[in-house]
Amino acid sequence: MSYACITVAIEESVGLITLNRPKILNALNLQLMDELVAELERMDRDPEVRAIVITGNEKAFAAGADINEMAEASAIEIMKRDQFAVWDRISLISKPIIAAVSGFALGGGCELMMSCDIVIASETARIGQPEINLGVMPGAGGTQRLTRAVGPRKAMEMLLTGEPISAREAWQYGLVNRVVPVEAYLTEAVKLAKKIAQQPPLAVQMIKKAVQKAEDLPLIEGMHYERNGFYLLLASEDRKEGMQAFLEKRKPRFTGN
Ligand code: DAK
Repeated sequence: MSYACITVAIEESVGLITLNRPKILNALNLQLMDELVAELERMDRDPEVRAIVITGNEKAFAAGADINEMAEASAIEIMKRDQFAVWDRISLISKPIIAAVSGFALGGGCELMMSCDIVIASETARIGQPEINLGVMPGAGGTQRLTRAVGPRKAMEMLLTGEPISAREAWQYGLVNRVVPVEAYLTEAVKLAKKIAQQPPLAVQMIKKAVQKAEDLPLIEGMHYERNGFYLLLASEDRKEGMQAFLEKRKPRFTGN
């Protein structure tokens, strides 16, 4: 599959998607979002892929939605484009997605980062929701996911001032998992993805879903969801292999069955 706005590679069970509009800091236009989500869904179906990394380049993960596309469009045109539908499909991807973020992750770029499951940031990352400076507000989860991630006070400050925060501050607030030197952000993300790709795929996907549910469900319902996932995994081949390998003091060979 060839794309205009992203590049794609697969190595050792890790799918790597690189946002590729460097001249305009990977601004997220409709075509890029369509390509990105189509490829995420393709990788989700591809048994060769067990974990996914999304990255940009050193200067920008993504500096937001493409303002050129939004500047002249009417509210009705934007509503008819149904841009939200494509964004919503990211959270339905069952395999884990790691964002490798350097430079600007602003607006839609921050929202895309927050749609991923794990974030590895370079020391140069600048993360924020500057929509207010354009007279609008976030439209792809900025007020909702940011508030859940950093709490209402910090979210309010970031959303109302539009000021980005540094990678270190993002780490202190739990918005990113790890901050590493700029030379290492992508290799660290791929290394982590390769480690996850070695884990039993059914358990990986079940755990991802259960953690997602923790954001939405009351505790007792989340606990029931978790327990049912646990019972289901007991029926898998990989459970037999995992427990047998432990008893035989050898490394397990997980097949995804
Ligand atoms: N869109 C289009 N072009 C952009 C861009 C963007 N978001 N960000 C940067 N560029 C372009 C610049 O115009 C410039 O193009 P040329 O002038 O070279 O042609 C080039 O990238 C390099 O940018 P700068 O020259 O400005 O570079 P600097 O290093 O000086 O500044 C900057 C970098 C990131 C601070 C600055 O470029 C900037 O402030 N960019 C805009 C950031 C921003 O406001 N982002 C939020 C956009 S609103 C929705 C889903 C999502 C959204 C909305 C709806 N639905 C599902 C409905 C999201 C909305 C947003 O993200």
